[in-house]
Amino acid sequence: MNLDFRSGYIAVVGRPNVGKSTLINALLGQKVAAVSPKAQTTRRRQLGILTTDNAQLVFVDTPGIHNPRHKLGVFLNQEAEESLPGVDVVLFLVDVSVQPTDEDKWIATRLSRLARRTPLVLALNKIDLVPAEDLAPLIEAYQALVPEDAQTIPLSATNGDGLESLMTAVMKHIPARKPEYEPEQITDLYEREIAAELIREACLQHLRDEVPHGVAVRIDEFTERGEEGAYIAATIFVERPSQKGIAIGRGGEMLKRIGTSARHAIEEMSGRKVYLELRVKVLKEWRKDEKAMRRFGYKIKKKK
Ligand SMILES: Nc1nc2c(ncn2[C@@H]2O[C@H](COP(=O)(O)OP(=O)(O)OP(=O)(O)O)[C@@H](O)[C@H]2O)c(=O)[nH]1
Ligand SMILES: [Mg+2]
Repeated sequence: MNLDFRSGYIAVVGRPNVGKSTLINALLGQKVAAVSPKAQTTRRRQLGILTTDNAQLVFVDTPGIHNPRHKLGVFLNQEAEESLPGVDVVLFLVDVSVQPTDEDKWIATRLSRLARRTPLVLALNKIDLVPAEDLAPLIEAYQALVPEDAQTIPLSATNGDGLESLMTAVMKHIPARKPEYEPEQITDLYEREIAAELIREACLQHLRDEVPHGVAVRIDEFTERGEEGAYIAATIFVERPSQKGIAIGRGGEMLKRIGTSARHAIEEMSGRKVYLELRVKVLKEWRKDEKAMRRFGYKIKKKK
């Protein structure tokens, strides 16, 4: 047994769209989490597990913390907040290509209070978007939000700059402990749940305005067909009949486009051929309806 083995949990927290899921995919070198240019892509806590010869790092991807406009938003904030207790390090991820927003400030206040007990690392993402000479004042603006002893790491999740420094900063806070997961396990979601996320990701890519935010995906069938790969049937739920029309498109054009993107992503994730069948249904205003939300596993917990 390796007595120096270290293992621990790292919560990745920040406002929507700063690149939390992109960062976790990059650290794992494999895509486990849905990513999109639209806010509120991640809806549930998801683990990204990285096992090396001497450590196991369990990254907790969380929904972006924001000012909620729907019951779904309330659920997303709860999911993120609940990932905090019990972790070994909190990684506060921000988008350093823009000035801190009110959401960043609000999250920073909450995390700074927590930092008395749990170490905080400030990770400044998207440095690839900032000209070198503009970087210093932006970094200072974010550092001003967190306790002085929080280590600051500038990085780019998309081009890989700074990822090694980030790993070194994180490892400082990971205790000697036995691994909890098998080395092959890279996430806690089942393949069919990842497939649902990738279908939702394709909807976020192709649909515009409010439509993609009101999408939920249910896998109806997931069958292995040996040499032929996997057969997956899924339903895309939208909130209004007009959105159903948009999601299907003229002559089924849009649904075909969503299906092709999703199929490629699922094939890449699972390493085999996939036959994907999609249909669209309306579930009226489900984001405002706790009962409907529960059908998709988005359950708001009552405050004790
Ligand atoms: N240029 C640049 N873009 C990035 C970087 N990291 C992430 N992005 C982009 O930022 C967008 C949001 O990325 P996500 O990983 O979905 O962000 P998130 O923080 O998980 O967002 P939510 O799940 O909505 O909270 C995507 O379009 C990414 O490609 C980066 O280092 N540089
Ligand atoms: Mg995300």
